[in-house]
Amino acid sequence: MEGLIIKNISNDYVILSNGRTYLCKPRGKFRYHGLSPLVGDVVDFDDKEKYLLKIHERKNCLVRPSVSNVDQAIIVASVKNPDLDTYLLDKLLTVVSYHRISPIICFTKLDLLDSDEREQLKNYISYYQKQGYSVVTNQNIDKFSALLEGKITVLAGQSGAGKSSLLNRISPELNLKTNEISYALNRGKHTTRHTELYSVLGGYVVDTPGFSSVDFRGIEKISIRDNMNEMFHYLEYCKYRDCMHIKEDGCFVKNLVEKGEILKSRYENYLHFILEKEEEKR
Ligand SMILES: Nc1nc2c(ncn2[C@@H]2O[C@H](COP(=O)(O)OP(=O)(O)OP(=O)(O)O)[C@@H](O)[C@H]2O)c(=O)[nH]1
Ligand SMILES: [Mg+2]
Ligand SMILES: [Zn+2]
Repeated sequence: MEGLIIKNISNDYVILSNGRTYLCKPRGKFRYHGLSPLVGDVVDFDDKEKYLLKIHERKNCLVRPSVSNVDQAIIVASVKNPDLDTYLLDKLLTVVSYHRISPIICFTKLDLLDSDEREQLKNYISYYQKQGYSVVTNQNIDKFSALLEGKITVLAGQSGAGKSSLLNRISPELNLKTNEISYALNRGKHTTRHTELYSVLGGYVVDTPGFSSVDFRGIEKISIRDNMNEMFHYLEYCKYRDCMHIKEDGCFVKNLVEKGEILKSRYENYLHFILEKEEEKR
């Protein structure tokens, strides 16, 4: 039989197949081949003996959280309490894009902004949209059914950003635990503790702990450049075809940063990512 792994509890896997769930274990050969089944895997399994037999080829796979075949990521970013973290936002956007997962930015806690801050956020939103990113807020929940249908979606973003709250509003019957205290302490203590695919609005959503600490391991500097929309898009106007937009002359990107047409925070974050990469090598 064929099914989808929706949950993993130590060495047991919950498989959904034709509307029924089965609890299965991987066979010994999985370990032998160094293959570890992941939530999100499409698998063949023996429904009598309760064994996993085969993992179908993956479209992609993430390490933290351990999920495969992810179509898109909703990057949940609170604009206040905790304050907007553009560094994390840009990093998640870049890493997610690299893994061929379409990012969607979802800003939360707009209700906590005063009118000036709201105006500032509007500019911010239109900037990201202009660069080709999809942006929503948790105030227009009705938009989500069209976004989620038929896809595997992960929710990413720092603890306390409002990921579980968002899912609860989209699908109240999930009744996920949310927490005031974990983010008040802000020690990276996540309320959400295991990885599970939830069936929501005709798709699957992964509410996950730990997807705030992504890194660039295995991603080359060039790929960082090519997975930030502006850095990739304007490359063709730079003097050098291999321009990294750092110290090169005739760099169109740097020119746009000076003119204020590329957001300063975006460019600074980009430089930081490249620096992180260089430090990793030492
Ligand atoms: N004012 C306001 N509070 C919000 C909003 N969204 C979420 N919250 C609150 O923010 C707190 C944290 O929300 P959670 O949904 O638990 O955050 P999380 O991203 O799931 O956090 P972890 O599971 O720890 O990663 C809760 O007290 C929510 O009630 C919002 O739009 N406005
Ligand atoms: Mg949560
Ligand atoms: Zn350049």
